[in-house]
Amino acid sequence: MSEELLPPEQIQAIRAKAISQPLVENIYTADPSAHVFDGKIYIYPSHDIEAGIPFNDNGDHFGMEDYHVISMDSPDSPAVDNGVALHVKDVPWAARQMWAPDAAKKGDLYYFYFPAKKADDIFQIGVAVGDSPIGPFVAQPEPIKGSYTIDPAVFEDEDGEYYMYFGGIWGGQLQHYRKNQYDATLSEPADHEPQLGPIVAKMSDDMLEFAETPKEILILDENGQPLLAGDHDRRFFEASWMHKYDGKYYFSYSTGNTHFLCYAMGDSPYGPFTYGGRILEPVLGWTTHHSIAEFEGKWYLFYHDSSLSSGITHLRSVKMAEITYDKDGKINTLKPYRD
Ligand code: FUB
Repeated sequence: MSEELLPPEQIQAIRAKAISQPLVENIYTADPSAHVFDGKIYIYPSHDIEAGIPFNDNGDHFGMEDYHVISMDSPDSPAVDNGVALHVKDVPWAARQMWAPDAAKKGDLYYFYFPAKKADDIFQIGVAVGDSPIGPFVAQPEPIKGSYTIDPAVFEDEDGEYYMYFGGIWGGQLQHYRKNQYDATLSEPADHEPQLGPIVAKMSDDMLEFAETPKEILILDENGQPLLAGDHDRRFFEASWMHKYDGKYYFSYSTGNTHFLCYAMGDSPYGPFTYGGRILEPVLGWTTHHSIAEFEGKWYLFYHDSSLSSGITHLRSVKMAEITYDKDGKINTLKPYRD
């Protein structure tokens, strides 16, 4: 695989047809996890930089070092970059690659969750705590016990329980795990076998640990059968997110190498979930990653593309667009660029 950049005229045309523009342009941002805390929108993104590492399937070119929090008073207000909230040098266990984060509020405290590679090149997930939604956050000395791979998304259910969803194949290393155990010799299942599902664990009361052994989530097709590893247009790749709409749980995710954002619906935070369709068609840039949040009765998709950097896959920009549901609760698919 190589990174092919588009000619400038094509980039201009894509920018002109985009359904939304980057929320901030002073830095590159990606993987937005959006929440409404105290009536305001807070977006917890990756902070993309040019780390000078060549493009590869492991995502080593995503060499991020810190996090900034973006805030907005409302969907129509300017987005504010609140500066550095956490830096890799302040995380005792982390060596590099500060990938897609998320945050949760419980009581008066804010918990910032992030994946990073340790010195041994294995991803784990850490937590840092602060008393403001924009940080700064103070990292716990060790990663969360029993955590692995990438892309934590923390969901607060209506009963006050919190769940972390995580995992990602290829660069995210999920293919090296079965039943929460690491084995470097393991790889993705064969095409005709069930896919590797995302992982979920309930959080402890203090939000710093898992309260239970992480479980694999089942995503089923229309016949009630698990999605297969070879079903690249629908199978889970990375970028877990959970939201609840009209009493149903919506687990959404990226299909990675086919570049779709998809969702599956269920009746429990643990699943099983039944594949529901696409939320967003492919964006400019290899990765696609998102979150979904409600603000004053409207629902918004937060996503990213690489149009600001003229198509450089690891220099992305966070955007937002409204999403709608049909009468059966299906999400109407968005196209990121008008025809
Ligand atoms: O930003 C680095 C990685 O790219 C994220 O962890 C993935 O979800 C993908 O967006």
